[in-house]
Amino acid sequence: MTKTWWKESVVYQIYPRSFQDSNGDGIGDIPGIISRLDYLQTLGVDVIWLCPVYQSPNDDNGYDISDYQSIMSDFGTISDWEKLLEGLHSRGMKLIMDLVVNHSSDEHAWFVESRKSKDNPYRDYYIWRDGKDGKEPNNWSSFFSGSAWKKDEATGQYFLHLFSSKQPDLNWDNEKVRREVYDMMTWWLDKGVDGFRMDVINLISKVQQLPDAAGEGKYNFGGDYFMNGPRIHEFMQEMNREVLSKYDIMTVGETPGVTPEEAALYVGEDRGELNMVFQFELMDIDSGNGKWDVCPWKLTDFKRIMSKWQTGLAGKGWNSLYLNNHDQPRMVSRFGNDGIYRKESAKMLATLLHTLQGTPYIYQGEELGMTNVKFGSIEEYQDIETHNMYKEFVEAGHPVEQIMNSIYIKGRDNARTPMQWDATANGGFTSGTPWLQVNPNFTVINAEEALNDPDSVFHYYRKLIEFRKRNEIVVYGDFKELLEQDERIYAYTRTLGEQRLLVVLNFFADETVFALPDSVRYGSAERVFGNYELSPGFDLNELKLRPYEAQVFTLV
Ligand code: TEU
Ligand code: CA
Repeated sequence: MTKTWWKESVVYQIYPRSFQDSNGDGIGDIPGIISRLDYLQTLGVDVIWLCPVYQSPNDDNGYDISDYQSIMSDFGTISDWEKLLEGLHSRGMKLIMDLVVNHSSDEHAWFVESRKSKDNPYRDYYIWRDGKDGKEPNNWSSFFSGSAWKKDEATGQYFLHLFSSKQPDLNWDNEKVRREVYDMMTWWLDKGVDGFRMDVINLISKVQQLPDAAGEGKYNFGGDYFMNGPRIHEFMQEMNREVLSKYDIMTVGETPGVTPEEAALYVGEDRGELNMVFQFELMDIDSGNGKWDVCPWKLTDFKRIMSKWQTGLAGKGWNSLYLNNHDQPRMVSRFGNDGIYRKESAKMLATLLHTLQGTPYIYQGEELGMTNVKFGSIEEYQDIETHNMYKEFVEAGHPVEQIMNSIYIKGRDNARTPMQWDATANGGFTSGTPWLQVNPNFTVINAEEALNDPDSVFHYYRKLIEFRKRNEIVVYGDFKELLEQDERIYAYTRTLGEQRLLVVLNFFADETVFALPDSVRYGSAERVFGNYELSPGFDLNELKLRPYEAQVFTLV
């Protein structure tokens, strides 16, 4: 297992629209981020993943890009961006940008040309097909509800859009498209960017025939024909050869639907493709028939998935470790307890993410234990995915109360309420009217309060990150799960040479007792980290665990 900086790093994800506004327009911006770099340095993170700040009509909050090499005016200017990069580099931090190249905006110059005529030189930059029997070319559904096709009156053909109808899919089978993307990536890397997070990168290779998807609906999920498609590894290896391999950078692909076996083809150290991928198996653990069909989850399933990824990539590739991002509900509300045990459970989940093998990703506000939100009406929500789903489900006759409950639990706006900096108006995020309402609990949950409370979630994260930096075993130690069938406790060891760590996590509010299996032989144990004080007289054969208690021990 080769040692390298991106394996030893902790990444912090910034959703710029909601991080810090600097000019009172209610929208977070790059100068706002610059004003918070010391906060990030205090936390101790190494890499910043910046969600899209490129020119965009903002149909999907910047994931619909109309110019890959200019900055959206809401966020500032390219010189603001250069100041941000300099501010990070001067503090010893790195910057990775969000690469969104499965699709562009329909307002990108390429698409404006492409839609003009069937023989336009840019026609094949996108995926156009004739309709079939007066309908769409196939029955694929969009991730954002409805058909994945939109008819364009100018030529009477349909274009493919796996996401919103303002996000036409780029045609990666067209070598000119690939060349344009590689040139744009090189432009950013030559400006000093330290890598990329690659948006739905495993969707870029479609089965050319675009066959109908199985299913009873009017529209059905066509993932079999565009996830990990026929030429995906050819494209990734070409991208690596043409661009990535020329720089000392970090890459992480967002790859919905991959298994550990498939992930190894992307991140295998001998594959010449990517460094890491984001897996979605855990993100689907509480989804029944789709994400909005919310189901209870079992800890044994959670552990089976997490452990499968730990062992599935061991010795082959490297895991990303996350339970939060701008698309997912807040982890303390989803997997912890956002009531009386909010701090304890936030710290327990943080201990999990920072003591497994892989690179941890902190999503803005996670380090404060920020929670989900409940707005009074659908009008107060902003996310296109949510609005499209609401319309589709109301038309299908679902009870509004049930639809709103799914939105409260799984809606993406949960993660997009503005960062809560202090207890002043709008949580210190803006002096204006925020583009999305601040979670009303900002008066209690905010950075200023956390920085002044030695026992805060923030300082727990800061100490976890320090612990990781001081102990190579946390990064490179081998993972072995214990008590696999226990429905309350997640326990595992990490081993590096003669060193061993034991991690014990109570995932729930009920008190429980941990008993170290006889198979784990040891002479003495020292408690080195945890979210509760622990008396020196503890007994690993009968360790009482309080609500959401997390404890880490060295075993010798
Ligand atoms: O998300 C891809 C993706 O899988 C989303 O559909 C996500 O899983 C879903 O919204 C969860 O509810 C990426 C970006 O992270 C997301 O913000 C964009 O909307 C999407 O691609 C299109 O670019
Ligand atoms: Ca602003």
